[in-house]
Amino acid sequence: MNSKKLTLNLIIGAVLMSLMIFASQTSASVNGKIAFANNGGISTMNPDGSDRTQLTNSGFFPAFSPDGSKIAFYRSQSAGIYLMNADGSNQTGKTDIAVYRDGTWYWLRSSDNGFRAAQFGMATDKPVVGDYDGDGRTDFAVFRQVATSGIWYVLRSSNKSFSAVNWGFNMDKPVPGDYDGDGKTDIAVFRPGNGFWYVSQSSNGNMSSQQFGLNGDVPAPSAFTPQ
Ligand SMILES: [Ca+2]
Ligand SMILES: [Ca+2]
Repeated sequence: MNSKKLTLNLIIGAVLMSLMIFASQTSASVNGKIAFANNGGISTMNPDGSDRTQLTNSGFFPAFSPDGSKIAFYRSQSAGIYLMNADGSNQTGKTDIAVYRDGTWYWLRSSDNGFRAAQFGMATDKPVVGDYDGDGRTDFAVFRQVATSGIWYVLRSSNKSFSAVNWGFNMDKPVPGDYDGDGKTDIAVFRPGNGFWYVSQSSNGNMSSQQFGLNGDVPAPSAFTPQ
């Protein structure tokens, strides 16, 4: 074999290898979307390449469910299989048992029952756990009453970046949740004085507010199943 042929064969081999790797991380659904690993996370697009959307910030090996409504994928950080809706919402993962004590978090890692502790927050803060960056892992977060304000401190699990957001008054009750359904926890408070819920929507940064409840009620947000 001459050197030109050898070079050509090597190039063809490399191309085939890269195609195999790419193919191993893609999945096509019955609804026409393609899911693929990209930029460290999971994305989907139409077969013609349009409507390319990144759904998660981490994950590999996406696979659609037979009806195209769900995507299963793998995360190496937590060595687990995760499930989400085809639009990236409602990511599932195992919950770890955890407590917050005087500014320190203690938890039992569900993957191996390993005991962990980390300091984030102050003794008087309220823990407001959630997945604010939508990577499928819980972020350390606390709500701090400062004068008349409520300050949310969040440590994002995806890149360890830290943010402080002024949202609500000191007498408000923090009620974090994914109210806009984009897979990321929204900063939100319930105001007992007027029964209003004030949500900072993670999807677009807009505020939504709604009156529901009376002074003295205990806010209990959840994804209730329609009766
Ligand atoms: Ca997170
Ligand atoms: Ca959200």
